[in-house]
Amino acid sequence: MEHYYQPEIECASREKIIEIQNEKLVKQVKHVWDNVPYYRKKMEQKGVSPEDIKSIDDLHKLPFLSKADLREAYPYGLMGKPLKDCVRIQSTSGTTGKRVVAFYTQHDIDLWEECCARAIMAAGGTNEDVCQVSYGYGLFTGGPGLNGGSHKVGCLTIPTSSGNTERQIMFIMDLQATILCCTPSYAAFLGEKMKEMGLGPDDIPLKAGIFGAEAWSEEMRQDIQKTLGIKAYDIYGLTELSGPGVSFECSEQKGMHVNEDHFIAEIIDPDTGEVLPDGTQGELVFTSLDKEAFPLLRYRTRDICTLTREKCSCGRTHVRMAKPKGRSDDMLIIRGVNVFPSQIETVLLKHGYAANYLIIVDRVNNTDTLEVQVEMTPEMFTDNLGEISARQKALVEGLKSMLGIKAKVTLVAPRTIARSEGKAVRVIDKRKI
Ligand code: DLL
Repeated sequence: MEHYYQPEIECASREKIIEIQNEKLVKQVKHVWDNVPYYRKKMEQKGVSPEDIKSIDDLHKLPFLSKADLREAYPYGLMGKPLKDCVRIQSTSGTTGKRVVAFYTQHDIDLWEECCARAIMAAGGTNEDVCQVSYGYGLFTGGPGLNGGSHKVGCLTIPTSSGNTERQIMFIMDLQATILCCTPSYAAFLGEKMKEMGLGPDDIPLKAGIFGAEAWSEEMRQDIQKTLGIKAYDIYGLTELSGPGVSFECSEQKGMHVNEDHFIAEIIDPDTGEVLPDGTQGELVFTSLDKEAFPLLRYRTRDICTLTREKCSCGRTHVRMAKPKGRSDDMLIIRGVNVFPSQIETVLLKHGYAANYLIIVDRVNNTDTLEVQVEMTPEMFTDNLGEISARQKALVEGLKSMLGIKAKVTLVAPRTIARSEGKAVRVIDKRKI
């Protein structure tokens, strides 16, 4: 049976959703114009004023906001409310530059947690469930967001945060956790640890996992589902827009429903800024409709994916986004060819490896080099050189046909590549060091 947190809005007719978006957009543009001089200036430069925005059909007239704007306006320049009305900040890890600091009023936090509650219920969660939140707590949005959502659903919440893997497993077993929230790479690591402890899928009380914060392949989903004996649901979001819960998967596991009463999603051509039709791959852009303290209009996420408005049999009517392929700035350009780490992961998992790998890019004698280091699983570990060389050859071919370029493959012993408790670091680009 499908569970919903707010069925009247999650399953509203398309007409109703558009009506809500039209009304909220007009209000939000006025709020930003009146309170965010940084964006008002951008609108003035483009010759747009609030009167020009009468419905979502006018959205394309508004200027984009980018990460560069956030950096320029850091820390207070994009705030829509005075500090006295704000109750919290969250922040990104700053791996791709200066940290982003996002501000929240209590109203913003309530809506964010509702979005997370929708995701938990879409994964089958109810107040009968025990939900272990193993995303990091603190400045990262993963822990606080899912924690709040879990409370709203009424689950018994275990706020383990990330790390201390043995204690995580102890709580899952002792308190009979049924839902696990963490990054997919950490879920895979937990699965690996449980296997080592002799625990199979039938010994573990978990039934569902809500995994996001990083790109993960369909193959990785299958692996995690098998090892933990659960259904693994994807969840997406970013600090700039609140955190997890901008979109989430339902039982169909065919794309993530965007919470369209709070966010308008667009796909644009990253080079021209032109809005692209559904089904076409491009950069995701979001407009927040309700956020008071940090109201971003047409924010360019740099995440590459597609949208579909095809009917979903879960009953939800909100537009779905495909699994993002990764960020445009995760994309590696190797000898002129565009390579996403997620494509490499797909090949590795198809060949029976787990997602324990490292991609090393360098430039030697003016030529880009690509090396993929991947761990053999304990079952395939051998010192038979012939077998290793055959495995290597098969991977080189698999990667060549996926990427169109040759990679060096190095097979390493099990447990030699560092595991991650949060977002996995899988790429070392020595050209940038
Ligand atoms: O990662 C928020 C989050 C926490 C989402 C927990 C889901 C679960 P940031 O640290 O600001 O926020 O990073 C946002 O992570 O632009 C994507 O590139 C990537 N990302 C997030 N979720 C997914 C996902 C959180 N499900 C950035 N699939 C985003 C692929 C994802 N990439």
